[in-house]
Amino acid sequence: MDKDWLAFSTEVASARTQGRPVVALESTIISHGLPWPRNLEIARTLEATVRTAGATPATIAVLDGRVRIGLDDADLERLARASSVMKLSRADLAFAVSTGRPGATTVAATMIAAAAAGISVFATGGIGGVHRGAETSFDISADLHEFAKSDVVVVSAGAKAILDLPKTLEVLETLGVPVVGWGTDRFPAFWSRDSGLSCPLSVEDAEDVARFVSARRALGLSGGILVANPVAVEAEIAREEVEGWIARALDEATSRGISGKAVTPFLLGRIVELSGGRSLETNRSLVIGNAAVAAQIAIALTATED
Ligand code: PSU
Ligand code: MN
Repeated sequence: MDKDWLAFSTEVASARTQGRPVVALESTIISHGLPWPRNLEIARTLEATVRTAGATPATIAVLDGRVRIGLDDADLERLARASSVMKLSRADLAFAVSTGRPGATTVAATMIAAAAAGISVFATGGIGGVHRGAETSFDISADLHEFAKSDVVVVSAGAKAILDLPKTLEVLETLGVPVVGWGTDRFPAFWSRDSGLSCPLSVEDAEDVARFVSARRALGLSGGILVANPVAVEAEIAREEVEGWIARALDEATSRGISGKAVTPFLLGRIVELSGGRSLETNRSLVIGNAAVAAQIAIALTATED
């Protein structure tokens, strides 16, 4: 029986009844991660990418007191335009439901909602992780802990390069989260294909992922899997070039006293400005690439579940 706080769009509801593959998409990237009006264009393109690849997109957000699984175009525009949308994680997902406030779901909250809706695959840009300086700020994204809890395959271009990537991989390992390179044994760094770190595991295709998921289920191992998909070669920005913008954005965040949930949106926004818009095109490309891979994985998972 469906939970009454979950509301499916017609498109997602019919995909579910027919057992067709569904890919969850998050909404914080729309409301907090990308600037208007490109955020709306990118949100629409992500949905189109999933459909073209043969799966059904389910963009997730909280609107009018319900966790919405699949949004129509008017909802997407509402999230893209709104300036007072909450950025929801595990701690406050239910608060947006109880108060009726609009909220966009981060990776953590989208994983919770996807798992509750029976969706096994989710595409994002880059997951949150251990922030640089976490040894004093204690800023570690709730995204990481969610992987230990929710059974969802998340396709991401590694973790955002604004983070401390070695520490992020250490925490994922501690939490028992598989990090699987998609056709690579290098861990990607969001805008760049190689962080200089290796990926603990790697796969060649969606069938490999489906077999891995089946084996994990057979062994009774719960929790998510991070599939790390590097950005396309044509769209990548060299690591040394990105590092300069990151260092500058981080300095500014510190001097302005930016903390908590505001850190990631601030850094991403400043990097778009400092790069003259280049980082935005790369972000667009990588998240579209992730949506396409997620659709392939959703199709393979549906085939094994038959
Ligand atoms: N990927 C992007 N842009 C984003 C995000 C991911 O390309 O803005 C969002 C995700 O919603 C992720 C969040 O969960 O950033 C991490 O926020 P924090 O570091 O505050 O946990
Ligand atoms: Mn944080």
